[in-house]
Amino acid sequence: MSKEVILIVGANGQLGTVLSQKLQQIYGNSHVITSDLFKKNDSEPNFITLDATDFKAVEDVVLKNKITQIYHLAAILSAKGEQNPLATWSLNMKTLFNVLEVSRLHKIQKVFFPSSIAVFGHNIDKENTLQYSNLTPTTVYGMSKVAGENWIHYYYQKYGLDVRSLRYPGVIGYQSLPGGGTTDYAVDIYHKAIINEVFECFLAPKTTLPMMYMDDVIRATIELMEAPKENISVRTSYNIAGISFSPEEIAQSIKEFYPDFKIKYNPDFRQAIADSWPKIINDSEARKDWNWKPAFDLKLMTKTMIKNLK
Ligand code: AKB
Repeated sequence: MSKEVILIVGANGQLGTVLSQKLQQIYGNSHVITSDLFKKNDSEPNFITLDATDFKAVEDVVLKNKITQIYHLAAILSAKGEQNPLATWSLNMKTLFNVLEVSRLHKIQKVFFPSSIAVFGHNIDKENTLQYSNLTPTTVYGMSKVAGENWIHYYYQKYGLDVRSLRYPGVIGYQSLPGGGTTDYAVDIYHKAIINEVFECFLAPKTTLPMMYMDDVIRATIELMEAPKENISVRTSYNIAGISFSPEEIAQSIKEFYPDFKIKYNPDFRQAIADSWPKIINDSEARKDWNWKPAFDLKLMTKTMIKNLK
């Protein structure tokens, strides 16, 4: 029987929805406490309403439930963040500080903090973005992730807090919807395809971005969290890569299943964000340290998305 009790902060988001279920499968429902600002449905086991900007509230949940691990997933993403920069900075940083401080004070064994490809900006090799490239983000979300990476490194060095992190690319899954990201189009496109609607894309046809199918994202997260401590050489956040494709290429892969599928392009402010991000991530540190290897390519992802959404 597992001794772990895991708290997931931001459990109702795109990733939290699926990760919570996976952790419940691994550790058992009674060992996973899910939390978010609002309850999504009554069938969520062990759900707690939690505002992670409230230090006392986070501390109470941790103490009351004897939490041993925290997955901190709450954040405002790249596109939505640009609509209210100061509020985004405040929420993203405050929630992280609360999680780090509560973890330090109450000796939490492991913490997960998601970073993002949004930490990168223009002055990098976009076709082969290395782990230790310049970090000059163009969005407040990206700035909060760079700062977050430095803070988790600080907590590890200064207090020995075992915080682990991945720089997620765009995440694509059928179980949940993303909200407020620049990569969201790559989920929406499938929802339109299965109902035979024309998809209006907010990025230009050739905008290649790093993406990853949900199963790979969940597996990478759990593999990192379960890796022996001595294998973790990156204490900021690991580059991880899955698939890189453009709107034109994903549309083409959908046409294999829906030959009449139509896409039109109407780039908006998100184009500039996407243009500042890498196209292809080099994830050799993750491969070397904890044997990371993605399983899904574009073809398999499209097949799986369509089968499940239908
Ligand atoms: C976004 O588009 O903001 C996110 C991300 C890449 O972190 N999906």
